[in-house]
Amino acid sequence: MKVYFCGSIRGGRDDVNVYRRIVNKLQSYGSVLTEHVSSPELTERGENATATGDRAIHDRDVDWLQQADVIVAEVTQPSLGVGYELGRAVDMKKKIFCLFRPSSGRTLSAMIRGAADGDRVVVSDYSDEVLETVLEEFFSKLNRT
Ligand code: 6K6
Repeated sequence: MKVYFCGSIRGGRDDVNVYRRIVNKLQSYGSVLTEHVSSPELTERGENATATGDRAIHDRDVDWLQQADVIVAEVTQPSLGVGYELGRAVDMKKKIFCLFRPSSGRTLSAMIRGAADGDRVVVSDYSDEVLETVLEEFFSKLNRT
């Protein structure tokens, strides 16, 4: 299974440790196309950006979205890029799982929470202690459909 993980980069890297935990868990289900999103070396200022530039990043990521069997997004830290990826993925009719942490004190965008349809798009509130369990539940249901 190919999994596309979305997490904030230029939107801010406060949740990078959560992204690491999610990617570790996702790797037990298949290959994670965007493992770099969880790398502590990748900063929002772009010290680790490649010389190929933003167009190449965009085109490669859209190509990976097309290849992906499932999209998992951590949406607590608001990110234009993650919102864009989710919009494209909805249009591609992909299976999408969004994870939001209410303890952050933020309120999730209506355009993400409101996209949940209980079928292709699932949005789940979680707390730190149950992150891996919430992923296990989602993937066990996915494997039964
Ligand atoms: C590196 C450091 C700063 O900017 C970069 C650019 N590198 C990126 N490499 C790969 N994927 C990227 C990059 N920038 C954004 N993305 C994609 O958009 C990822 O798949 C993330 O899920 C999402 C993050 O968007 P922003 O708007 O928070 O950057």
